[in-house]
Amino acid sequence: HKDPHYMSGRTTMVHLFEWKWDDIAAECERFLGPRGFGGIQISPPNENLAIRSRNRPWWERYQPISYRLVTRSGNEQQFENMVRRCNNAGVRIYVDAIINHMTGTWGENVGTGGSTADFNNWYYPAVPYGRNDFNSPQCVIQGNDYQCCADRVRNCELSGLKDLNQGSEYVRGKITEYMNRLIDLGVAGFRIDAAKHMWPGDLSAIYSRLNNLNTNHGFSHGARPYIYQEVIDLGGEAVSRNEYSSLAAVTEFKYGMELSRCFNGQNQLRWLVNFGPNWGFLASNDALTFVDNHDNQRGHGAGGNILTHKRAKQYKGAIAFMLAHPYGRPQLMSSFSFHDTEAGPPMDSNGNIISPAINSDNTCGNGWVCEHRWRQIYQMVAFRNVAGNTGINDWWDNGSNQIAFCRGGQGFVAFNNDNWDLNTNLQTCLPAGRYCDVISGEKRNNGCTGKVITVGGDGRAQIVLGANDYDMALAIHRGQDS
Ligand code: QV4
Ligand code: CA
Repeated sequence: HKDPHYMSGRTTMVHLFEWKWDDIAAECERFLGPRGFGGIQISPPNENLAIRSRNRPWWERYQPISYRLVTRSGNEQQFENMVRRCNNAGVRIYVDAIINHMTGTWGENVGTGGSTADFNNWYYPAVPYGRNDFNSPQCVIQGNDYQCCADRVRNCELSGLKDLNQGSEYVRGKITEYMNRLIDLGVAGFRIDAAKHMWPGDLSAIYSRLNNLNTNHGFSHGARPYIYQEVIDLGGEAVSRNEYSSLAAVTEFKYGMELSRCFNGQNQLRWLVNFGPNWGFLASNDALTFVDNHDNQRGHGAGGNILTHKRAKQYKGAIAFMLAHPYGRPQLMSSFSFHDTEAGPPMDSNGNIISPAINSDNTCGNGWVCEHRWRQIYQMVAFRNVAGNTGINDWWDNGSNQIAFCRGGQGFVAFNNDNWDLNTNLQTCLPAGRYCDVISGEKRNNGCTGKVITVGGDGRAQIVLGANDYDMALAIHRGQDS
């Protein structure tokens, strides 16, 4: 369950948070496929409670009311169409699977597909689930449970969300039926929401019953779904990510926290020389890596001082480092803009999600941030694809916040997070030529719209990154010379 089954030469997935299925299908064909993206994490596709009393917050999608494929993102037919079109474009789909719980008590009880629930009787007729399918006695997770009591973290309710008993044969059957339907429709894997709140043994039993990936969608015979489990483990809790990493991959929340500290100026970039397991991270193949996610970019979940699109220069630096560095399996966040941390995606007065507009410079409009369409980000996806399995060599730093390194003979990257200029002759490990910096511009009609770096016969080049430059990184790779 640790292989994402990307098409060959692809390395990176993006979370298209709250996007509609039709828009994702179009995005696969017009942008993600051609630009070499490997996959997409989609918002939960199963029916959720529509929370009108709170003006349809984003978090209503984490309140399942049934496993019918009908949400604000689209219906089953649109889902099926999206998966087929994205797979044809070479882009895999990963489903955010909410299997720990069902929707909790709320003053309203109608789902996005019209299903209802009787919360007081723990009755979800559209599955159906009843009282015996949930853990008892009923309890709610309290703050200190995370330190003391793994059993309460697993068996009590997360924020009052009705807690399913994954130890039950019947519940396992309903969950695997849902996940297998998605596999048969062509998805490549799953994010397991709230994995910390389920017993590893129960998850292992569920994973073992999952179908192989659908060969009609280009997967090889016997391919197992990619699974990455959401376990927030910054250390010191009763539940550890290590209980899950033998089953499948795990979200490595320490990664984005530490990288944010570096690019925030709270830690020096030179210490990144041994970034990876030496920093207490999971093994590379076990780790789903990211800077921010849909929770911590708005103070939910691990929260804290995570860099987001709102601090663009530092954020692009951190993302460029993540994509240039070989550790982990990277995931990009693609957001809608927000001030209110509870607010849902751009929507009309009936609560329908508004599609992103696509501007001529590749960026998005209509309230969508589309970080994945920022040149400094999507061109680093291409950099990572070109760098392939190469390691890091020729590390250089100035003893502070200026660093540079090569990826074999495939690519070279430099960063300047000091408040003085970087202007130094460095080894790029690339063949002689004139290269177009993929951060400040792009190759266009045999020219370059950004900085041109001239690499000599000895592989060396003069690298300039001014403290006041628009971006703090510079990157060149094979295929970008003229
Ligand atoms: C409220 C009260 C409770 C009360 C309950 C019932 O706070 O004390 O018991 O009503 O009356 C929403 C509201 C929350 C509300 C709850 C239940 O914010 O106030 O409880 O609904 O109705 C997202 C949001 C949550 C949201 C939830 C469901 O972050 O705020 O709760 O969706 O809509 C831990 C976990 C980790 C989790 C993280 C947020 O270990 O697994 O918290 N992360 C994942 C997702 C996240 C999602 C969930 C889990 C739940 O990434 O987005 O929570 O599926 O760290
Ligand atoms: Ca649970």
